[in-house]
Amino acid sequence: MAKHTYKFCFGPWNISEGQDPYGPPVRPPQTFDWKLAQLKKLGFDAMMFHDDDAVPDIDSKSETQIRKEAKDLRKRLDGEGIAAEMVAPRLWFAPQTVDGAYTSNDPKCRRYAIDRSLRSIDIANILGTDILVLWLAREGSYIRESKNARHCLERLVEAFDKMLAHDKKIRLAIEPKPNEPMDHAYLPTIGHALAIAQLTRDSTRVGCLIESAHAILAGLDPADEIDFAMAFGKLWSLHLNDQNGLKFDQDKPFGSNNLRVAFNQVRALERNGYGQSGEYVCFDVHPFRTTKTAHWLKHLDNSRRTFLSLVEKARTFDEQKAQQLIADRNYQDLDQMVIEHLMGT
Ligand code: XLS
Ligand code: MG
Repeated sequence: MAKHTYKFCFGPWNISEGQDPYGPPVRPPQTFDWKLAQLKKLGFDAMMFHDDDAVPDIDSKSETQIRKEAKDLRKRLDGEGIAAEMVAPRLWFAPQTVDGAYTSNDPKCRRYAIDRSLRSIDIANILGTDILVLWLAREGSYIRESKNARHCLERLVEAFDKMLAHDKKIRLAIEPKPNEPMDHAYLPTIGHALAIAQLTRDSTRVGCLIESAHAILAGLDPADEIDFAMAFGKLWSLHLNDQNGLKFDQDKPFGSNNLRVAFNQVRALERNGYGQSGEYVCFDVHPFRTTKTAHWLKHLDNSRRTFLSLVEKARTFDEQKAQQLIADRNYQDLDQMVIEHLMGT
């Protein structure tokens, strides 16, 4: 197994205040500067950005203003020695995205979504990353008859093509999620993301980002999704976290719910050499709502600690013994071997 070190990142939204659909924030909001300082203090290497994390109130600003603010941010990041891992257009908040962004039934709204994505690409350029993450939050349906899924697919391709044409270097990393906020999303899995890449003007620049919780919500094992994406050379970013079954999106600390599923994700990353082309391990995790302000960076630090311990577990797993058990079809003992390895017995 290749032994290399990993680089880590998170986004400003991962230091969240605890609001949910049933209750208000429970921790005071913090400034971006404070969040950046915490990222540095925790020893992380990069930050992820929604377009409006980088340029607040982006919709009210001109292209010139957006570029200027992005340049100022770049200077600050350079000064701190922090990289920007990606930029993602936040296409689920604005009134124009109520009925979808690229797949809205209203052409004016689709135009808005594409324009905003092109601005996000400009920001990515200025921040020095070639990755545009597309979490397609509202591209799906609540009511099957309200949209034509075939047309929606074509609209997604049209939007991706405009982005690919806008910048010859940008790479689109689609972050699939099967549901929430939609009933059904149009690109629910990595297979869908990599298949739609084939319909675009440059399939080599359309890849994916796997989020553990999103794969689990699709009823899939994130480790298999990692192997699948990496077989295509298309895993360009990663959101590790955890999820207890088919519920609301929980974004729990990595390994919090199922250590064995986490272990298998790390094994898949190790055997495929994730990170060797500069990819980052990002933790898209949120503090539990009960978390006190004094403890609200723990979910990030703990996720990284668990990840690093599991890297050790993956590297010290007795592959030879495992192979013997596999050759003997003794999966019963293989199962127990994994359990005992994880328990340290
Ligand atoms: C939400 C998504 C989001 C993306 C970035 O579920 O995970 O946070 O990672 O737009
Ligand atoms: Mg995510």
